[in-house]
Amino acid sequence: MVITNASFVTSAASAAQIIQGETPEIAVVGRSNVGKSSFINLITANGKLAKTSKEPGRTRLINYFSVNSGQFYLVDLPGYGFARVSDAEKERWADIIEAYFRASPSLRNVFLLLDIRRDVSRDDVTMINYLYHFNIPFTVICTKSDKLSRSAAMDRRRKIALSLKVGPDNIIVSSALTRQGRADILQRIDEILAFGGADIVEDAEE
Ligand SMILES: Nc1nc2c(ncn2[C@@H]2O[C@H](COP(=O)(O)OP(=O)(O)O)[C@@H](O)[C@H]2O)c(=O)[nH]1
Ligand SMILES: [Mg+2]
Repeated sequence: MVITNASFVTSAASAAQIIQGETPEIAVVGRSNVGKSSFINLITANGKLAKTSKEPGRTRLINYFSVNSGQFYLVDLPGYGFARVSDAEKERWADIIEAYFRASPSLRNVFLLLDIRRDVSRDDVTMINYLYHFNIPFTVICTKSDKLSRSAAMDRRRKIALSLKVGPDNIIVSSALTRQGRADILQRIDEILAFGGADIVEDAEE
């Protein structure tokens, strides 16, 4: 996968505004401040495409970005786990996330972002349960690897893999700063776009 261009398409603030087209979608989820917007900028090699913020918990919108002139959409979903939100806000978050999962037949895969320095939170587990419930394949990505030494990062990846009951090799380690993991992520996107659809084509090679 070579990314030649990426652009903002639209924001959805409510269920009615969710895009229901044929363009394959890959959504990005994770707690507020985990680095979702930075991750989208890393993938698209566009430093300013998705707005990043030091202030967590601001975005309540679903943001769609078109990659390679509509080859697929990257979808930035509202973050969770921000401590200072009311129950009403949490409910609104759950409503829009659920509406998105229900109303997005072109959703191929979800990139679940976890801060490599933090343990898997209850909110992360809730999100994973949502994904299982809606039968949505997902890819785990540990962000901000530049904050740790290489060996400490590998150690954290092993711990996170253990708590998620997956193999460490299934988790991609990334950094928006050093661009670590970008090639692996692009390869993953290739696989998702090739095999993620409802009509899986048999491999032509013997
Ligand atoms: N050191 C480092 N900082 C990061 C990385 N990714 C994001 N950040 C910082 O973490 C903060 C939140 O990032 P943002 O992308 O806005 O997170 P979002 O709320 O999940 O969209 C910002 O201050 C970013 O600059 C990374 O890979 N390395
Ligand atoms: Mg963001």
